[in-house]
Amino acid sequence: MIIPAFLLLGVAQLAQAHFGVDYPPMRYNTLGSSKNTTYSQYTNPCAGVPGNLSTAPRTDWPLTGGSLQLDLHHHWTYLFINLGLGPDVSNFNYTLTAPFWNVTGNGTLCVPKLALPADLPVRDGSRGSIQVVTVGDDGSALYNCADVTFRAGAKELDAGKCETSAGVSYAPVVAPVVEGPKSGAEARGVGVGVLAGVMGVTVAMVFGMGV
Ligand SMILES: [Cu+2]
Repeated sequence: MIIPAFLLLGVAQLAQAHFGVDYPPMRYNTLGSSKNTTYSQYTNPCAGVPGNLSTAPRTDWPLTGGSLQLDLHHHWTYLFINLGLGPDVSNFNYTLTAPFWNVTGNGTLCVPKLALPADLPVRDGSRGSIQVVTVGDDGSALYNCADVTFRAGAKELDAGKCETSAGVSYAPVVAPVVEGPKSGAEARGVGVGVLAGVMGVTVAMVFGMGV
């Protein structure tokens, strides 16, 4: 079958369309760009999707933190994940990525267990919303939110349902310690980002385990 070039171009442009939160499912599918003309991911804090939207899914999530799966369409992105408590959140004042992450590659990024602050005041039945923010090379931020109910009996995604695409990795953005003579890598001009990328898998495992 011969596919006209303009159709391929259309598909390519759709593929550039921002990001999705697959799990817990986002409040509204703001990725369906041809159908969604109501909301924009450029709108803070939740792409313009109201917190009381009656059709929004609300997912049971473990008390100590659960899985998060993203559908990323850009080559790289800075990633911030925040949490707000309450049924209709306007203040996402708990940061779950401190420091924020540098994600390389597009595709699926699945974090098996996103750790929560130790003293987070939640119990069985508490509601909250997760805010995911990405910042790309043009400096503008994209937003999506997903609503959860914290449940004592809720579980993380099974390992087989939480798989990160080949070529996708993340590393917390840590400022380099600058002191003394430069290391060989720095002296040769190898960026911190490259080093962080190499270490990313190890760090991701540590973070993934919630240690
Ligand atoms: Cu985009």
